[in-house]
Amino acid sequence: MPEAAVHVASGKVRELYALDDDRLLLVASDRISTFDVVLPTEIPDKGRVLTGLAAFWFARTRGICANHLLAVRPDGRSTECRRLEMLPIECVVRGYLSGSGWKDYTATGSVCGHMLPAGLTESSELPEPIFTPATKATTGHDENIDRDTAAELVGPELFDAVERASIALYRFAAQHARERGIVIADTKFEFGLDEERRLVLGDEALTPDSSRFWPADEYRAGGPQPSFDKQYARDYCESLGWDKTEPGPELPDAVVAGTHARYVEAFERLTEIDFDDYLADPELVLR
Ligand code: Q0Z
Repeated sequence: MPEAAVHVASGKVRELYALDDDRLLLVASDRISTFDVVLPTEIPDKGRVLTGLAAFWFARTRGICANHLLAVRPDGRSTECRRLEMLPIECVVRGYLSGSGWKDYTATGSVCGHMLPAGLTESSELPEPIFTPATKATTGHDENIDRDTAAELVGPELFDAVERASIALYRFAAQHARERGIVIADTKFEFGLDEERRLVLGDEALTPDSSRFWPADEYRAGGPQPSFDKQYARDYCESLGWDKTEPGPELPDAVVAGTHARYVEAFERLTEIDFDDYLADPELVLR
C-alpha cells in the first residue's frame, strides 16, 4: 500500500500509517459500521466522501483553529497529517439532545455538568451548544466525564482552549450545514499539541462517522431522528431481526446503492462540489 509507510494503528473503518517522524497518513476505507459492528459489505466511495468532507472542513476552519492537514492524496481517500501529541479526551459538542446526552438528561437533568432546562425531549435543540467531553475508552464505549475530570486530564488552561475551539468549530459547521439541509446534531473532535505545544485539531472532523447528521426536512423533536447517511443500512439490519453481534449481515445491492447515494448527497450539499469533480481532482475541496 503506501510506499515505505509503517502501519501504526487500525480504527474500525480507518488505517493510520507513519510516513516519517513528523507525518502520518490517514486512510479512510469503504467499510461501514452500524450498531458498532463493521459490516462485511463495503459502501463504494465512502472513504473518499469522508476524506473529502474532512479536508473541506479543515480548509474552511483554519481561522478558527489550526489543524493537522498537510495534503490530500490523489486517491481522494488518504490525507497526510502532522503528527501530534494527542490529548487524552474526546471533545464532543452537542447542539441537540441525542444518544448518551439524552440518556444522561433523562436520568439526571444534566449532561456532563451542564444543567439543562426541564421539559426537553429526545432530539430537542439545546438553547446553546454544550461541550461534553468523554474519555477515550480503549475497549467498549467512550464514557462521558464532567468538566472537572476533563480539566484534570488535560490541565485547566488547555481545557478552556479545547472547549472554546470545539464550540466555535461546531457553531460554524452546524450553521453551514443547516443552510444546506443537514442538521449536525453533535460531533466529536480530537485535538493534539504540535512541537511548539500549540493546540491543533487532528483526526477526522465533522464527517458523518464522527458526527450525527440528520436530514433537516425530517427533523422533529420528540423521538429519535433518521441518520442522513446510515438509515438505509440500519433499517435493513433491523428488518432482519439481527441481534447486533458480530458478524453483521451482508447488505443487498439496493441498500448499498441507497447508502452510497446518501453519502455522495451529503458531500455535494456541504461542499457544493460535484463528487465526480472531487474524484478527478481531490484538491478542489481545499480551494
Ligand atoms: C489519530 C486513529 C486509526 C485513524 C492517533 N495527527 C495525529 N497525530 C498523532 N496521532 C494521531 C493523529 Cl490523527 C492519531 N488516531 C486515531 C486510529 C485510524 C485514526 F487506526 N490515533
